[in-house]
Amino acid sequence: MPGTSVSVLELSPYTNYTFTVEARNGVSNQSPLRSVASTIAYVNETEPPKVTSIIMEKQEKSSLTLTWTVPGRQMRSVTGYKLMYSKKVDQQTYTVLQSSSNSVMVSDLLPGTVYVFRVQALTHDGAGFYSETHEFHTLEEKAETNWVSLAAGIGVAGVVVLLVIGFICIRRRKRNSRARQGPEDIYFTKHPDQLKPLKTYVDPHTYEDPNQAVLKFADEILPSAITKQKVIGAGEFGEVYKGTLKKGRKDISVAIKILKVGYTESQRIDYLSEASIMGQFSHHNVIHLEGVVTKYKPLMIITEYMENGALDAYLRNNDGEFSSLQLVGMLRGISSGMKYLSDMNYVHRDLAARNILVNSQLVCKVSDFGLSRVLEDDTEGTYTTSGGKIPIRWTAPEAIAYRKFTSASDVWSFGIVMWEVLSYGERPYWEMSNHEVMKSINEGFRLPAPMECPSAIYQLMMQCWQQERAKRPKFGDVVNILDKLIRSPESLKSIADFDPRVSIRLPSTSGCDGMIFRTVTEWLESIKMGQYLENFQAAGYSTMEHIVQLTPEDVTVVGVRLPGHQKRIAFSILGLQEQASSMGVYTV
Ligand code: 30K
Repeated sequence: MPGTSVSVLELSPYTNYTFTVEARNGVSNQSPLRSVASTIAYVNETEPPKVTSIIMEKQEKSSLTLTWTVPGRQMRSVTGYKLMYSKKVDQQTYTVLQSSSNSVMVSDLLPGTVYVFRVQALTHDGAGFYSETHEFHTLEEKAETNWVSLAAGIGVAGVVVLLVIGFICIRRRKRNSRARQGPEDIYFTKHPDQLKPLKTYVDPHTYEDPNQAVLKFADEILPSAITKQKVIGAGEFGEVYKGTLKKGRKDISVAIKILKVGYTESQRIDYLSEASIMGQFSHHNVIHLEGVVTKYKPLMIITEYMENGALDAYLRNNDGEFSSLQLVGMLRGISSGMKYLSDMNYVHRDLAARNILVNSQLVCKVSDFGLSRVLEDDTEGTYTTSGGKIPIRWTAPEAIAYRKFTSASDVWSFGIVMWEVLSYGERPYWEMSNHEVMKSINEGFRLPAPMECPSAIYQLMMQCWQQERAKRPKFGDVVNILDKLIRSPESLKSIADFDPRVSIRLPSTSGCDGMIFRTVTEWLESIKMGQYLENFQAAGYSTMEHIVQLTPEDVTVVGVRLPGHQKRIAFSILGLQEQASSMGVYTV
């Protein structure tokens, strides 16, 4: 090997390696002296282990014996396994078995039933990846059964199972005194919610000294490694710059959030809490923290640079330019990031397109963590009567009413993000006031399908907006549904109808109360639709009397399908009659 550097791959974790390098040239063989140097290197953890295959060793009517494997190089860090299984027809209720060896007999199963299994390897540092799901079924019950003999059979089977477990335990223990066999710790989860990866996020508030939390979860960066280039945004805390970070020999593009001077101690804590939270996450669809500057002033949070900026502005600037598949791909990414966060027990509370960032590959990443982000950085936050500050039009009713923020309320917000994406950054509920939005939601109204929205996507958003939060899909369900749609793009071809309650917005559902429009021109201009006057006249709507009698069907007749932002002022979720009575056009 001529060069002076080498990469050594596939090393085992937690292992000391000695590397010896000898320099050789054409006369090395002639000399008894050797030119060597050695170093000892310790390999820390490598990638988390993943169970790669599960096989069925034994199949009975009420039990299955399963064995699985982990790649050899990952084996050494494994301390045990978690096996999760459920009936295929009811995957809401799981059973979890914890085992210290890679083989287990699962008993108490129903005959002739298909079960799905997943295994997760456990290490000292937490749980590894889930395996793929594997399906196995128990043997059929043969002859027709009467209930007495069935009960007796189950009893006998139970005893046999216990005997078999005992027998296997004794045998395995004899064979290998270290590998203990059989479930160690069996517990049933009543709620699927309890089935989470072991790793959950740590609230930096649980640290007495928040500086300790930052130290634990974020790398300290020297200011000399950072170069600021230009301002890309500004928030309550200070400016955000695009810049570069020297990382080893490479310079990478980064976003640099700077805490402006004159902050209070509590602002400093809130500001750094975002880095402490972000530093605990590692997912393709969650914004990545490079590190923090806390030892020098100004304080900085360094994150990955996202070439296309915030999703809402990006879509508004590229109205109509993506295929349904691309839009659904963005949503799939966001839901996957949110699934990861909800699995970590993190509730976002401010999921909105403005808080999603887009990179040059159109990958969408969730951002804006932190304990007071809604309070500080988001202009959509509105004080509620209970004193909290809440972005009303993105927030689930129970979170507004009694601050019940959960992953289910994040799912509601995700539904709003779906709507924002499919309508290219339109403002949800247009210019309706927060009060009107809350009232409409409570009365059961929901946003209508955006234009050209695939019907399956609109159905999913409506599911996210179920009043009863337990009925909303989980983020895992959302990811699966979007994945399926992406895998068969034909499914996106059917387009959702406009809701019959949806109509063009006539004067004054909000904002322009008391305004009187004498002519169609005046009215259209007030809602920035002056260029559609001809359409209206051609369709015979020449006076305001005609306008108040418009029905939703007429709206398509006159062709009010507006490009760009003007959709916002053109449609409303309120029923036409209701609007007509509240808009004062009767005074015309
Ligand atoms: O590259 C970027 N990386 C980031 C990491 C950026 C922003 C954040 N946090 C902000 C997310 C939005 N939230 C709104 C309440 C405030 C905190 C973390 C980021 C930005 C960006 C900066 C400030 C606000 C919004 C986005 C970014 N803006 C860009 C604009 C851009 N990157 C690239 C191009 C661009 O062209 C207009």
